[in-house]
Amino acid sequence: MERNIKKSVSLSLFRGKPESPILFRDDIEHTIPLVKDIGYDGVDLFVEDEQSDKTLRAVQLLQQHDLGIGVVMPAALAGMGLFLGDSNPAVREETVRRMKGIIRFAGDIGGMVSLGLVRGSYLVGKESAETMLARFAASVEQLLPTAEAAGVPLLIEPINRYEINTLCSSMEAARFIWETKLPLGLMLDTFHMNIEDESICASFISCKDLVKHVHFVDSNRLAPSMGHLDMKGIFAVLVALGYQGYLCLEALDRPDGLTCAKKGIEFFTSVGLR
Ligand code: LER
Ligand code: MN
Repeated sequence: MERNIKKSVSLSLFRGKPESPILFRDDIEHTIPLVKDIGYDGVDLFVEDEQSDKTLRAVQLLQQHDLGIGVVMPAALAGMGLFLGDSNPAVREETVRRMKGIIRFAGDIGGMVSLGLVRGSYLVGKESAETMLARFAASVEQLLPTAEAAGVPLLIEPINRYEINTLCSSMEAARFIWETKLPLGLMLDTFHMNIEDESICASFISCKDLVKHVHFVDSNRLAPSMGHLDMKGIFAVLVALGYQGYLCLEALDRPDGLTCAKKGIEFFTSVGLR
């Protein structure tokens, strides 16, 4: 059963902030072959401009090296102040427009798309979370025809309270999907789950039908075994649930990307995942 679980790393096509969970961000000519050599099956791709020469070259290199693409990450849009749930209609409109391009790109390369930081936060003291989530849901409705035509699953990623103030825990995000009945999946990230959830294992069990992708990192956002979570126990639950998909090291590049990535492979080997 574990054979259907694949291992990936986060790879960014732009520099991003030093504190961003990006394992590889430099020199794709060097890092993409390296990711394959170390033993990974794919990447989550942080994209700034899906039509740039760099993006096209990255896709070419990934295909040459037989690396899959799990999720295309649109976090760069959030960095530019573009949010699907923004109170300004013009900002929502531009975010939807940019997201459609990213979804079509994901369709071309066989990836999914995350709805994480790009959903935005509600204006504390001025409105309720529900008001903002209704705006977010309306923007998602506008993305659905593009996602359906491209065959691209859209995944909500719960993100901890220090980065965003909506859908922080796994159960909040699952309830949002169940209540709105929007055709969305979940991407759960053990770093955020460790901060927000009552129990990481119980969340995976409760949300099992929604979980399509996992960011699989230890308590300190490094490779499994580098922090203090019971990553072997979490892995065993995912195997028992029949999870089929990527476990992505969306980790910090500390002490450096290569060392952390190798630690990840040591962990996966120790639990019998090759
Ligand atoms: C993105 O996957 C994520 O987990 C966020 O924390 C990015 O800042
Ligand atoms: Mn994540």
